[in-house]
Amino acid sequence: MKTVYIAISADILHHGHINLIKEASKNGKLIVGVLKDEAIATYKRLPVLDYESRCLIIKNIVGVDEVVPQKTLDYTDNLRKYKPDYVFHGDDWQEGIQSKIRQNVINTLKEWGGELIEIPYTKDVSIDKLNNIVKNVGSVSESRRSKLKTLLSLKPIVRTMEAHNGLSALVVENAKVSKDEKINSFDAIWVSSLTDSTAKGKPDIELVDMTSRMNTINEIMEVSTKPIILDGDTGGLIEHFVFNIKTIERMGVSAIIIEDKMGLKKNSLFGTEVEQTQDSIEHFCEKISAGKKALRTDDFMIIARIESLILKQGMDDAIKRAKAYIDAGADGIMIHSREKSPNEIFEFCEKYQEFGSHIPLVVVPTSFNQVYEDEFAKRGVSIVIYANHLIRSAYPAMMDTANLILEKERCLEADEKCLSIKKILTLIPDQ
Ligand code: SPV
Ligand code: MG
Repeated sequence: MKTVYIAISADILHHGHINLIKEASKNGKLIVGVLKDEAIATYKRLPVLDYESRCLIIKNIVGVDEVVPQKTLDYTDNLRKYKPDYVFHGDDWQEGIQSKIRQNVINTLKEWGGELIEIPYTKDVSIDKLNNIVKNVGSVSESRRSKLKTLLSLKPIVRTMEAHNGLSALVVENAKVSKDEKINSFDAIWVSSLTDSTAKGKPDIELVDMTSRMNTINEIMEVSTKPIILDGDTGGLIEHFVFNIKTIERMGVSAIIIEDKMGLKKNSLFGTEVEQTQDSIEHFCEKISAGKKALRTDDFMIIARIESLILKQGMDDAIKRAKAYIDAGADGIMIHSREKSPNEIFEFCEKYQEFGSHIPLVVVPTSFNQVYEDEFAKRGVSIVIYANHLIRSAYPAMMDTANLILEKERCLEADEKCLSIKKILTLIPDQ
C-alpha cells in the first residue's frame, strides 16, 4: 500500500481542500499533517480554531487515514519521518512566497524516489475573501487585545514594527518575505511616540496629547489586525494614567510601555545630551500598581521601561528597578540602551534570566542594530521592536523626490522614483 501526504492548516476549510483530500486518498493511505499554531503564526494571522479542534475536523473527513502534527511550514521533517510515496498539493505554489517550500518538498522526496503531484487549484474559491472575513472578525477589540499574549506563548520572539498612520500600518500588516524555509512577517505594531509626533511635525516631548495618540491608534486599527503595543511615554500623572489605560484597554490595544522618567520627557536616544530626570522607584511602582488595578481584563499588559542605562545610572540600578517593577505587577520589562555595542543589553539579559522568571523582556535595537532576532531570542528576549524605521526611510525618499522636482523644474524625472498612478489608485481596496 502506497502512502500519501498532504499538509493543511485547516482553519478555513472549503471544497478545494475536500477535492485535494479526495484526489490524494485515491492513491494510497492518506496522512494529513495539520500545521501547529506556531507554524501558522509565522506567516499568517493566528488561527481561529485551536490545534485540537482543527485535527478533529480533519480526522472526520472521508479519505483521511491518519492525522499528524506538522510543526513548521517546511515539510522536510515530516517527510523524512513518514517517507510518503506521494505528496499532493494544489498547483498554486509554483511561484511566489511558497515556491521555496515546494522546492524543498521535491528535493526531500527524491531521497527515496517519492513524487510531488500537483492538482489544479480550485478556481472558484477565493481564500483571500474568506481570509478577509476571518481577519475582520479578529480585528474587533476583544480578540485583537489577547493576540499579543497568544503570540508570546507561541513564538520565540515577537517581531514588532512601528506604524504612525493608516498607510504605514498597512505596510506592517502586509509585508511578507520568503526566507529559507520560512515566511517572515511582522507580528505586532508599535505605536511609537517618536514617529507619531514626527509624522505630525512635532517634537517627541509628550506634546502630542493622548487624545491625538488615540486618533492615530484608531486610524491604525481600522486597516490592520495585528496586536498593538503603545508607547505610553511616562504614562503622565498617576491620576490621569488610570483613566487613559482603561480607554486604551477598551480600544483593543494589547500592551502599553511606560518609561520611568519624570517632568519634561525627551527622547531616550538623546541620552544624557539633554536634561532628563528618572522617576524614583517608589513613585514608578505606584504608577504600575495603580494601572494594574484599573484594568478590566487579563489580556492587557503593562510593560515597565527602564531608563537607567540611557541615563548612565549603571547596571545595578537597572537590575534593582527590574525587580521592583516586577514586584509592583509589571507584565513585562523593557530595557533600553543607546550604545552601539549590545554588550550592556546582553549583560542585562543575563542577569534578568536569573530572576525575571517568565516576565517578557523587550528590546528596541535602534542603536545596537547589528544583533539578529535569533540572538536576542537565545538571550531570553521576547519582543523586539523596530521603533522608527518606516518613517526614517519614508522621509529621505520624499526629500529626494522634492529636491529632484526643484532641480529639474518639472516632474518627469521624479516619476521614476514614484509608484505609478495606477498602483496608487488601487493600493487601497474599495472595501
Ligand atoms: C519611540 O519609538 O518613541 C521610543 C523608542 O520611545 S526610542 O525612540 O528609542 O526612545
Ligand atoms: Mg517614545
